[in-house]
Amino acid sequence: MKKFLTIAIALVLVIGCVANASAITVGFSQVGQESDWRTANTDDMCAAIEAEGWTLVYDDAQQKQENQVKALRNFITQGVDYILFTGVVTTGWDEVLKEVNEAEIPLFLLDRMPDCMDEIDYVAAFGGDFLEEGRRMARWTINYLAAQGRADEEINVVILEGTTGAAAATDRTKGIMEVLDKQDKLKVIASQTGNFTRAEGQAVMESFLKAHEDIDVLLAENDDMALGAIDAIKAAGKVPGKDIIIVGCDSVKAAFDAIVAGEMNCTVECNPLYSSAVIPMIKGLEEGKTYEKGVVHPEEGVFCMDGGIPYDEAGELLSVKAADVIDERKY
Ligand code: GZL
Repeated sequence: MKKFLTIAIALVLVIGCVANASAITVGFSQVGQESDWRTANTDDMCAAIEAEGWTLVYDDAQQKQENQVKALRNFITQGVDYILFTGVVTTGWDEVLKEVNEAEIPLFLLDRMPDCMDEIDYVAAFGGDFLEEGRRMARWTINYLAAQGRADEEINVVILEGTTGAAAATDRTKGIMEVLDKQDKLKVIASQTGNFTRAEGQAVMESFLKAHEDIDVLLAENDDMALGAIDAIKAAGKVPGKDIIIVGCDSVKAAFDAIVAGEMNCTVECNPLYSSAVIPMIKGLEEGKTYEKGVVHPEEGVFCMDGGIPYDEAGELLSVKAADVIDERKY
């Protein structure tokens, strides 16, 4: 009898734990499906949540802030246990994120941080260092031109900016200009948003090419816009990667393919695979752990055609040859 009772109690405890773990409901307010980066970010996080047996409530805002506000309010009404949130733009979140705090739902800030992050409660923040990614784009370009024997040449640069008002765009542009403003050979002759999409990147690059005969460098704030621009450059009868040096950001697989094909020169990494950091944090919170405020950044590198070009301020970190690592890339 005693043995039977012991087994029965053990079974109840195990079922209780399993039920408790699968009882976690995670609300994920995602920006949209604008780029390969976003798709990788979404797929990675959603698959990891479901692999834990947790319940996922996913919302795709189609890059509209009003849809994200609605989604966050729905999460509150549904009483989810955790909220994962990436704001499509930086501003306009104060009111709804305070409502999340008042509902006492633990909030994860991911990817693009809201400008009110110092005024709200959140359990953890994780995302790219966009300022440094922008600096790396510009530093790599200056060092690449020097390596090509073009250090003394007057260079015309065009910039495809990301979504207007998005931290990833604002800060990458800031990082790029911080580096370009320290030298006088590379001059920005045009800069415009391509909204992080391939189609809009192509359209804006077409307009740049119509307006400027002498573009030497394209800095695209994500790879999707760079890939769209490659199509525009070819249509204009120019050779991408040669007539115009093309530097992207994100390091998605399609960019590696373009670099190996010789049509793109460089991509600065922005890792979209957040689940390996976020899932353990949720488990930690379930066990009563707490995390420091402030954004945790993933490791990020730079990949290019031939490798060996410095991209940090000290000139010690060297870009990696894309062909050497393309087969191990996960997104
Ligand atoms: C960066 C992310 C940006 C990517 C784009 O963390 O916010 O949004 O660089 C994506 O590809 O659209």
